[in-house]
Amino acid sequence: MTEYFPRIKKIKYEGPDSHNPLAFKHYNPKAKILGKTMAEHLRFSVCYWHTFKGLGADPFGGPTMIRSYNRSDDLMQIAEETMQAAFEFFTKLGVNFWCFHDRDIAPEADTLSETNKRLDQIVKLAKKLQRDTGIKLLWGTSNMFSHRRFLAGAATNPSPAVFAYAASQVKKAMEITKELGGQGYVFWGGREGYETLLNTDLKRELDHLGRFLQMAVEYKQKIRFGGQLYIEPKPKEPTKHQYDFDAGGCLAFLRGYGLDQHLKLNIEANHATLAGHDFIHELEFCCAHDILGSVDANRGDLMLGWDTDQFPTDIYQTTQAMYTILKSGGFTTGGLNFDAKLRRQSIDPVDLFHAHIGGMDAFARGLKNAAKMIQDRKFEKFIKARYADWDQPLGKKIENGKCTLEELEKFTLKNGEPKVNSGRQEMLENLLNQYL
Ligand code: XLS
Ligand code: NI
Ligand code: NI
Repeated sequence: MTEYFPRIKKIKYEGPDSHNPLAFKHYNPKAKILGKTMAEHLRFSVCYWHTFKGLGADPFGGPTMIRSYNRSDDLMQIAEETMQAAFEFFTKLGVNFWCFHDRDIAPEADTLSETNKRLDQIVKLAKKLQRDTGIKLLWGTSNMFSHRRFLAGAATNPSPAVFAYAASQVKKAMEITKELGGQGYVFWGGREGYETLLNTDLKRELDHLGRFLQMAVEYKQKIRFGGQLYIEPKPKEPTKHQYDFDAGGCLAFLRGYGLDQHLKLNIEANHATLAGHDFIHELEFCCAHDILGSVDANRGDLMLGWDTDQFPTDIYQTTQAMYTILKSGGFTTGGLNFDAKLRRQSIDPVDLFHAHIGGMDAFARGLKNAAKMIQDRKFEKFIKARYADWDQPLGKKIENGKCTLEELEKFTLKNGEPKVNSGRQEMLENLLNQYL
């Protein structure tokens, strides 16, 4: 069998003192932390689009990365070789999951039925490779933003015929995700948003998006697809205003269309920062509402205002992210999917390994740090103490909904000026640094 990464052997855990760039220093898949292995906690996934279909192109220039699985004149042969290469990569890296868009794994043909036949052919191969390697599908999704028919969106397109095309695509993508035993299915808004309100009926577009997702839920139930549906917030890019702006906006939308019992959120670090939030804020918001599903693990560049999709390296971020994730009970169907791409100058296949090893080690360190924070309970105790008065009679009465404004006025007139306390932010920041 052809090897696509011939110079690379299986990546091993060598521990923090290793100087081997092609080894894990912190990610030890079998090591147990808080009752589960690191692999079970972190559920790492490689994304197909950036890792195998992204070749370094940017708005100013074409691809820079040359890959041995991308050479044929026959598009379907490229698709098959890429799939073989992908599973070789997943195995050598040692991840248990992968993710894809329909159009990543098989190229679109002239008609929908031809396109779907191509998908079936590749899915057969993917299924065999999954069986051979034990690697599983974290989630599938459909690309409803690259083809020119989607220039004005998919479910929010002014044309019902485009809406229908998108619906047909979701139907098929959900079927193949089920066929591959996918644990989830993602809806990222693609071009669901607008460039200008001068040509946009915002209310109608939102209603259409709501109906589109309701139909997806109905079809999921009909075919008995057992995976979790997710919606992935992003505030802008490609459109000026994306409807799935942030976690708060998504939750309000889901509730408005009766979808909140059916979808959870897939939070992407860089999308959070584009929305003006910390990654951790979005995670905490989701955990507070029990809608955290999965994570697209990457990072942005705070100097740049776009979705740079870099690999995560910042331990300060990964520690806090894992702390929130552990506090909320950890992943069930979701995981940490590296929705991240190499920089344009990182042209060698080995760079794909360096990038993923770094991301996995960054989250493994985050997990170890967060587990200590959970065990020590210092932050938990501080927060508990800060709100302790809410467990006293007055606080309890307010929380139970038994208090009126008149009673509170009476209390205030009797007790006078309330005592105020320090928030101790700097002390807590210092404490956090002790875990790094
Ligand atoms: C784009 C999104 C996309 C989704 C999958 O910014 O992150 O990659 O994760 O469609
Ligand atoms: Ni993403
Ligand atoms: Ni993104």
